[in-house]
Parts: sequence; C-alpha cells; structure tokens
Amino acid sequence: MSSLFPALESPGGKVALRFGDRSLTYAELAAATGAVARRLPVGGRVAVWATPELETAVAVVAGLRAGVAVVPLNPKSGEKELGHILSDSAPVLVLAAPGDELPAPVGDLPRVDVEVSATGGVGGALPSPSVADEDPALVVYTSGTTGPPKGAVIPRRAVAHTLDALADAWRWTGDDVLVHGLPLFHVHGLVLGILGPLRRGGTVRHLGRFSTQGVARALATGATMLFAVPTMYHRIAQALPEEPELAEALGGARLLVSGSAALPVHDHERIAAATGRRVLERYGMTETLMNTSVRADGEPRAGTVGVPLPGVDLRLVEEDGTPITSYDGESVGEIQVRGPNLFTGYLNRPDATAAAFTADGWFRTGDMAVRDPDGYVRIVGRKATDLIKSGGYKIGAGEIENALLEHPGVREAAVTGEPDADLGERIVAWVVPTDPEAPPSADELADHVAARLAPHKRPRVVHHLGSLPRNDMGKIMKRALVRD
Ligand code: MCA
Ligand code: AMP
Repeated sequence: MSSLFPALESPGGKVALRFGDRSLTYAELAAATGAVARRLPVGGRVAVWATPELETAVAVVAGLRAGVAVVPLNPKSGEKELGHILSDSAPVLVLAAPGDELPAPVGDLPRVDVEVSATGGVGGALPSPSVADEDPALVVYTSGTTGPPKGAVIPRRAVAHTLDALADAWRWTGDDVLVHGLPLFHVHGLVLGILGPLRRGGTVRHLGRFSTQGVARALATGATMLFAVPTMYHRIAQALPEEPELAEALGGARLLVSGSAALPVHDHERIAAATGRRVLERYGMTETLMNTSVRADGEPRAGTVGVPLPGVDLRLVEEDGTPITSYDGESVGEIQVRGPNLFTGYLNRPDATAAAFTADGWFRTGDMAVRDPDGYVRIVGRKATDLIKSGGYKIGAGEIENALLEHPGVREAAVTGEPDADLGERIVAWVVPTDPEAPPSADELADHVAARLAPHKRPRVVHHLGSLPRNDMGKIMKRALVRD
C-alpha cells in the first residue's frame, strides 16, 4: 500500500513531534524510526510501553514503517491486565524508552530500546517487507461488559481511511499544530493524536500530562487544534473564569474537538460563552475508529456528534434489527456502521467478532441514538448498562467485579456507574464483605483494583451491603442498587 506517512518519504526540517522541551523534525523522525524499524522482525506483533513520551511515538511509527502490528501497553496497567494482554497478543518483543523500568511480565520480553536521536534510517531506505492494506497496524485492547479486555485488530487501511476522512471533515492540513495531553495507548490519543498529524505532515505538541495551563501555553504559541476528552473540557470550563489567558488562547484556536464520551451541553455553552469558540464533537470507537463528526464547515450543534464521515455507512436499527428510516429527532435505535474505517476482528476471539456483526456485515456499536432531520446524530445512551465511561475510558463492570472478588475481604461484588460532573460517570462498587465486622476500606479496594487492572478502573465509591439484591434466577438486580 502507499505509505501511511508520506511526509517521512522525503523528510525535511519541519518539527513533527514535540513532547515538553524535546522535539524531532521529520528528518530526525525518519532517521529514528528507520533505525528502530531495522531492529524489528518481519511480521508478527511488537508491544510498545506507551508512556506519554517521545519514545512511544517513535516506537509506534517505527513499527508501522516496519510492517509489524503494534500493541500499545498502558504503563499503569497492573500485573493481571498486562499478563492477559501479553498472553493474548504474544508480542515478540517490547519497545521502550532507555531507562524505563518494565514490570513483570513485560520485563520478561526481549527488549529494544528506542533511541530518539538515532541516525542512519532515512525514509525510503527501509528493508521494506511487502505490507498490505489489510495487514494489522495496531492491536488495541478494549473492555467489554464481562471478562478481560479484547484486542481489536486495526488494519492499516482503517487508520489511513479514518485519518483522511477526518482531514476532509476538519480541513485538517500539514499547517495544523495539534496540542493534546491524551494517553497514548488508546485510539484517541495515539491514532488521532499522533498518527493523525504525522499523516498530514503537520506537528503534534504533547503535554505529557493534561493541564489547562499547558493547553493555554501551546495554543498561545502556535498550536491550532486541541483534542481532548469531555473531562478535560469540563476542567477547562471550570478554569475559564480564573484563567483569562486560557479563554484568549482557546478563542484563537482553529478547531477544538471533543470525543470518547458525550460532552455535556452545559460545558459546551460555558466554553462558547467564554471563548467565542464552539467545541466540535466526533464519535468513534476502538473497533470502528471514527464514524461521525461535526464538520469544520458545518453547524456546530451542542449535544450532537455530527454526520457520518466520508465512506462511513451508518444506520439506526430497532431492537429486532429493523432499520429506522425516519430522521425525526426522536426515533431511538442502535447505531450500526459499515465502511473502510472498521477493524478486522478481535484477536483470538472469533466468537466475539461474529457476535459484533450482523449477518449482513454491519458492526453493532451498542450506542443508542436518534437522527435530526438534517442527518446530525445525537447519542442518547448505551445498550449495555455494564459498560462504564469514566474520564473517556471504557470500563467493563465485569472485570472490576472479578478483581474485587479476588480480594479476601470481598464475598460478593457488583459494579455500576453513576453520573459524575467531572468524569462523566464514576465507578461504584457494591460489596458484601466476608467479615461484616471488618469490611475492607474503600481505599484498600481502590488500591487492589488499581494494582491488578489499572488506576482508572478503581472504584471511586464503595458501599457495603449485607447481601446483593437478586431475582428468582439468582441474577444480581443492578437497577435496585441505588444510594441511600
Ligand atoms: C490514583 N492514582 C492511583 C490510585 N489512585 N494510582 C494507583 N493506585 C491508586 N489507588 C493515580 C492515577 O494513576 C493518576 O496518575 C492520578 O493518580 C490521578 O488519577 P485519576 O484521578 O484517575 O486521573 P485523573 O487526573 O482524574 O484523569 C482524568 C483524565 C483521564 C486526565 C481525563 O481520565 C484521561 O486521561 N482520560 C483519557 C481517556 C482516553 O484517552 N480515552 C480514549 C479511549 P497520573 O496522573 O500520574 O496518571 S476512547 C477511544 O479511543 C475512542 C476511539 C474515542 O472515541 O476516542
Ligand atoms: P472505546 O470503546 O473506548 O473506544 O469507546 C467507544 C465509545 O465511546 C463509543 O461506543 C461511545 O459510547 C463513546 N463515545 C465516543 N465518542 C463519543 C461522543 N462524542 N459522544 C458520546 N459518546 C462517545
């Protein structure tokens, strides 16, 4: 296929990546990624220790240039989660920054250190294996309602398609400078936030860690676009009254984009009032990459995720699978999509892959929506109550319940999500303690989950109960779990 990164074919002195005070030009990026790519196997999968650092971007681009599939690892994941991802994806080695300490079981893999200042790997000179459009580019782990996360296999074709569709929708060019502080082990931060600007021949400024001050500084000094999750826009909306430089910087941006979860209309309005700019929402999923967006030249309508992107077929269906043909703003159906933006399946999970598609090839998103008369999509909810979106992270209730049950002080556990102004939803654990006289504390359970799975999966609230409400079949009735 043609290169995912045309700007690396004849690279120049323009800055491609900036992380804090470290940066790489396209020429330097071509050299660094070329040097790493030469040390990679032909085919197979490689893991990347995906810290929010320059090395991660170099490692992923090197993998893609070498034609291997990249498995990004959340460096905050606990041993159980990492163990599952490694045994499922079986990477042949791990790419990491020199000096990064890799915990077990990642530390047991052969390791290639990513030297960002390497030279000698100029674009075009790679021992290029034959790489096809359908070959996997990434395997990104994503939570389901039950069980451990599944690896979504994302082909090169989907990455190229989605980034080009967004370029069309957002008038995104090589002149844009994107700022963000998103994690680099999910689609939002990695595919849109790093590979996106590189495919356009533009520039990324990664904040390392999100802060309103960092956003303001970057936008005041040349950045043109901001990508963030709703929690970050909520924190921006909260900070605007006290940070006039933030309002000014946002006011000067070309494009402010939100995604990964719904941005509440109240935050939309507060930001618009203080900055004169409207945040555009786009809607995607790990399995589908991007499906819809409000277009840069379209009407920014708060509470909607815009229209289908070029090449994406989108339909709403009723419970029995009947397509909804009306665009009336009120007929609710599940969003199903088709198109070149889709993944090829879940790694090692043909059962889950088959279940995710209809017989006629549409992907079931599980998101419920209505369509306005002009085609704008409004997401109104989710089919599965056991999927929680917290801070823009998708978290399955089942995996947290399983982790809680591994704590000796927990006899029974149920996990729900409840509304949270900052996180969108917060994780709530309902626990029947083994010993009612000495129940494990909320902090202890949070630490237990954070250490096994990942900190963002920890319960923020813990309730102790004498028993869980169950129906005649013994199934936990989560709807009966409400706060006193
Ligand atoms: C707290 N911490 C702990 C514990 N408690 N560590 C260990 N044990 C504990 N018990 C640490 C955390 O690791 C974190 O460290 C810090 O304390 C604060 O934690 P937390 O409160 O969870 O974080 P936050 O500051 O509230 O994070 C908010 C956030 C974050 C920055 C908005 O949620 C975030 O980055 N969200 C982005 C999610 C995202 O990219 N989703 C994309 C997937 P430290 O601060 O050092 O980390 S969706 C997607 O890709 C689709 C395609 C789409 O549509 O986009
Ligand atoms: P993930 O599985 O982590 O990739 O998250 C994908 C899910 O995030 C989607 O199925 C939606 O539920 C949600 N999502 C992404 N973008 C938006 C948005 N702009 N508005 C509402 N929900 C969104």
